[in-house]
Amino acid sequence: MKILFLNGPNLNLLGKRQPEIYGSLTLSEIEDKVRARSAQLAVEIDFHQSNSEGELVDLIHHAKGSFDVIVLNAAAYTHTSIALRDAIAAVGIPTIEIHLSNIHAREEFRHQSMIAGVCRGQIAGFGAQSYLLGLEAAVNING
Ligand code: CA2
Repeated sequence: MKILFLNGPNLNLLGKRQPEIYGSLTLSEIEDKVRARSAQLAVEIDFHQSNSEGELVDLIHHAKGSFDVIVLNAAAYTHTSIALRDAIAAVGIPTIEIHLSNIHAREEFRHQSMIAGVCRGQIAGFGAQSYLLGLEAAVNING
């Protein structure tokens, strides 16, 4: 099984600012944790971050035929991007929406997700653990 982790804008800043909201780990430290767990589960992963909406759309398109599941932290694009929603729907790869913070307990504008309706489910509020929960959900997507 191959799982694609995609990370949206500003997540490259993780661990450097706002640790009270997003935790103190860098994205690369989170990636290490996901890689360690995926090795235990004997699944292959790819892990990317982009600040560009178009690049994320391209990565979703290119995942077709190569990946079984996408785990997506679309960051701020979660709340704005019809393009990401359409890309997820177009490729038909089961996609799991994840967030470090509980978007429903934050500002009103974060309560809405443009992608939730085309995702299998949403994991939010568990910090770096959201990524590991996303991995478990991905591995068990068919069961
Ligand atoms: O909680 C999450 O994972 C979010 O997807 C993170 C996004 C935010 O726009 C979403 O509403 C919820 C923000 C990512 C920016 O991360 C930063 C990390 C350190 C310093 C500044 C931003």
